[in-house]
Amino acid sequence: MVLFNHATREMTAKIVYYGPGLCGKTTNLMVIFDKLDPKQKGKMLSLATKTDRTLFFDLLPVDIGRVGSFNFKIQLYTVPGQVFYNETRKLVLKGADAVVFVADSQPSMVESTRESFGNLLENLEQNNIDANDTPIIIQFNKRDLKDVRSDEEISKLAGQGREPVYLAVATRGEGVVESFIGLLHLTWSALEAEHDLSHKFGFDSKAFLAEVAGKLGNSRSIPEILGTCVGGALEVLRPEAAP
Ligand SMILES: Nc1nc2c(ncn2[C@@H]2O[C@H](COP(=O)(O)OP(=O)(O)O)[C@@H](O)[C@H]2O)c(=O)[nH]1
Ligand SMILES: [Mg+2]
Repeated sequence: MVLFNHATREMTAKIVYYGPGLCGKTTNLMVIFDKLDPKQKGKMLSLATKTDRTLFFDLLPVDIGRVGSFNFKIQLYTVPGQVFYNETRKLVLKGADAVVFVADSQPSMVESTRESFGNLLENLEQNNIDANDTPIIIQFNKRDLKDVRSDEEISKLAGQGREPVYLAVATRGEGVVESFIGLLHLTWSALEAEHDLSHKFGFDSKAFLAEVAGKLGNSRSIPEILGTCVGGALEVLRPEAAP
């Protein structure tokens, strides 16, 4: 749930990168961290083991700056993917506003990816977060590898679900900003529906996304960035959830 601090006029949203172990969650955060101006980012906190795996979680605070009459902050988290860290995943997911689900494109990872998505839905429920009401996008990462699920297969999958789907090569930074902006777009629509933000805070979604994209060094237009989505429903956010 987005935190509004009316005293400091600060608004904080929590976004969680979820997915099986080694799918590229930490890499996504590192790419975003590298693109940000030092003034806009906090320290990236990574609690990792010697072997470089996320043992606990990563946290990257991002200061978007002024949006309407509020200062907007985003906290990006990753969860540890390995099956046995479920308690940590549940904890990290607490109070999440939106989720980037990172899927590993390798055929050998289909099972663990499915398991992880099921685990996400379970943990959302355990945290009393309604999955139907939560912005979620799916990123198929590691598109650079030779043996990956085909574009056709992913398009077909994307056509069946409503979550917007993005393709990525996180290690080259490809698809990372696109996924993030796509999620922010959905998140903003959800917040707007719930809190009437533009009316209350003089907020303009398009200007906000353009601001964020600019801060991540992106010069493309927002429709162009959102257009890299390969499936799912980017425009119609949960119409069934509308009153
Ligand atoms: N080939 C390839 N490797 C990737 C990609 N993204 C991440 N990796 C690698 O996969 C491994 C796990 O990445 P990491 O971000 O730590 O995964 P996490 O466990 O989900 O946080 C690392 O060696 C990354 O360099 C990608 O797009 N392509
Ligand atoms: Mg990690």
